[in-house]
Amino acid sequence: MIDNAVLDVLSRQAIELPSWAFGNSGTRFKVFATAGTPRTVQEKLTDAAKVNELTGLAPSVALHIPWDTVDDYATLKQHAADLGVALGTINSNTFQDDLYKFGSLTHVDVSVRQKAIDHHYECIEIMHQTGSQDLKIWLADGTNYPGQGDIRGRQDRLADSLRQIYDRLGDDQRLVLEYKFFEPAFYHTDVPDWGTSYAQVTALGERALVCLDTGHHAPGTNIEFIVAQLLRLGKLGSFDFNSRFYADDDLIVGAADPFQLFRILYEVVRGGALEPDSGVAFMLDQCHNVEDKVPGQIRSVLNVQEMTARALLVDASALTSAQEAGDVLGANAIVMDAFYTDVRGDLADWRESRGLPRDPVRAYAESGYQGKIEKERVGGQQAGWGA
Ligand code: LRH
Ligand code: MN
Ligand code: MN
Repeated sequence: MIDNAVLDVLSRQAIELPSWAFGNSGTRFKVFATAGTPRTVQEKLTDAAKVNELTGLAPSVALHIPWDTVDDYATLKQHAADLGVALGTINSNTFQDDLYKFGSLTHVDVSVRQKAIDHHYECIEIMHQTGSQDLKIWLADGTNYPGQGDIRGRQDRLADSLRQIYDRLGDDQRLVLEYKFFEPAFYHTDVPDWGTSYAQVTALGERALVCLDTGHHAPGTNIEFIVAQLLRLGKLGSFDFNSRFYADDDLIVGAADPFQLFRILYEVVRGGALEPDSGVAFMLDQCHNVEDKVPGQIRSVLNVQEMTARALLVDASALTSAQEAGDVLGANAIVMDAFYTDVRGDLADWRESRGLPRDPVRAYAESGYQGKIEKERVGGQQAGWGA
């Protein structure tokens, strides 16, 4: 049974939606177009606002530049506010231009590297207009063959580029550096792991932090350990939530391994990252290749909420006692009891008490919204890849 203290924490939970989740996406084999897909950034915001309206969980939307480029960001900010959402993280993008074939912030050619730095300056300009706090950097930089690049020199150039970008940030803005162990480069990636990201951001200063994308680890990696360590070090800036079965699948968070999501969120709770002043931002980074996108996002934020509720049910003092007594099975049982607690009924009651639908996925299906956008929108946008 969920008590009021847990509901109190849940009532403050906010999960940022990625604008690109509403666009068409796919694999290198095929991008399937889904009827009703947004044709503009404004329509992506309308869909995101629908997710927030039905769940009360998603008050902001991350933008990806140049995918979400508009002439006037102040107007876009107002448009979002009119819909009841805010503009959130600005994601830079140096991974789809021919120019960056051999790297961006690590590039050996000064002029290419400068172009990549300038792109980040542009993103910071946009942040000033949108009121965004975070600049999120993920780099596709890396090499495919041993000897192709000087791994160490690339690290040095990366440090220098990041320094120039960091120094351009406003006082209340932050830089979050996302890591990923492979893809699109296959031999080495310039920011492959949390340690590299940590080393790079620590050299920059207090407002540079690590972004942890749950899909960016080798199979078997203990992600919750990384969460615990980064929180301990005060360097966890944000999450990109999604699920993976194989590589960077970008599937619905909690779909592949709800227990892993629970374990991650337990460390989030344990590390105080749900506190309003924790500075940890929670974001989805997903694509809906074959399912409808709006209900896909609804399902995703509900999954995060559900596993957060279960993580909050872990009896912390009983767990500490069991751990200190060396009671291995007892300690494990306390964690498993929380994980196996079905909180769906309690969360539905709670939603109802707040004027939200008991079942947001069903409410969406019954709302007629999907039919309406399918009729109104013809020629929806691709999320970005190959666009
Ligand atoms: C890279 C990544 C990164 C990008 C997004 C589209 O795999 O996770 O966050 O910005 O995908
Ligand atoms: Mn990501
Ligand atoms: Mn990814």
